[in-house]
Amino acid sequence: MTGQLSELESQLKTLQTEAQQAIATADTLDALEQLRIQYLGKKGQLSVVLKVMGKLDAGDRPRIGSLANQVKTALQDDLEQRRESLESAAIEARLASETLDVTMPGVYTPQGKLHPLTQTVDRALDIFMGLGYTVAQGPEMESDYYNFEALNTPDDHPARDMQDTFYLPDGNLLRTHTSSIQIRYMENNDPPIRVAAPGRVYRRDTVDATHSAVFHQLEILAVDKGLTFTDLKGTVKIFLKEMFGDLPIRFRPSFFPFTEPSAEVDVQWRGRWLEVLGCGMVDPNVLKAVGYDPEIYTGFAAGFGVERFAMVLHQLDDIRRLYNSDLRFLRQF
Ligand code: 2U9
Repeated sequence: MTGQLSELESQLKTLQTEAQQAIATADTLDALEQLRIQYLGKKGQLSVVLKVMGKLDAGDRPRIGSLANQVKTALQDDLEQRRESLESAAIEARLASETLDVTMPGVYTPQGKLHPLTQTVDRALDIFMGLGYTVAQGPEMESDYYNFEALNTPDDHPARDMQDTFYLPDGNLLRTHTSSIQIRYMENNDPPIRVAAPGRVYRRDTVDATHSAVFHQLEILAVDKGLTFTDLKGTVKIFLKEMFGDLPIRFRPSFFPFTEPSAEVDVQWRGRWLEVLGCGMVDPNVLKAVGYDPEIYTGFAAGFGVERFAMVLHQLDDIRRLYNSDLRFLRQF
């Protein structure tokens, strides 16, 4: 064995020992890749050592070649093993840091709901929209004309009394019904019309279990050629059936300044008759006021108090429950 040969052999062995120590302590995949390049890369330490091989005697080359291959294979194996263990350690660490405790209590997100009055109005509007009605709205502050005069309510009518109506200092008033919406609608639309008018209304009532100074109404109005009381009855019957179910109903003659003839409608529930709405054929004077010709067109109208409907639907004993914002009450709807 020549001196050169044994020198090379010991260089290769030292290289292997050094490399294996470095690989065993490499603590990142990047560091490991650097070691691979450093020892096994094209210009790595192993090739540097092997470059000298050319100078060896031809007979000695296979011995060194085989040793070099052993070193290379050993280092490749070590690199592969270390890579696997670093990768699985990384996965373990990630799993540990991202563990979800599925037994932890959730974060409470309170869920809001629509107020029972809103639910009642929405339900009624759905029914009328299904019958072809358009929804219209209007101002809560009204003039005497739109609230009373156009609705055939004469100057000396008790509804105009200071006792019943909130008058504003400028001579306007807070609307006492939503009918002013339909007057405005008719001023801006030619017949035939079908309109549903929901809204807040004001009356100078003393507050008690069944009265409130602010409450909600929903009125409908249809004007067309040839509409009769039968059309009104049919509409009211369908509406009440959808709203309350198939309860017995009755029409009683009544009076309103803006309808003639007029009726009030009751539904029978648990043996008692409950008044639920008023209605009638639109008075010709009302049609005239908006420029509709009552010789050509007839109309019918109906109106109900939303609070009263909600109270009948949900068997409430006191209207004030609807305004208290008591969550123990509201959560039940
Ligand atoms: C126009 C013409 C006629 C609407 C009508 C009633 C009968 C009625 C009350 C029910 C309980 C009001 O909330 S309540 O106090 N309403 O009885 N409303 S006919 O008639 C109209 C509306 C508009 C242009």
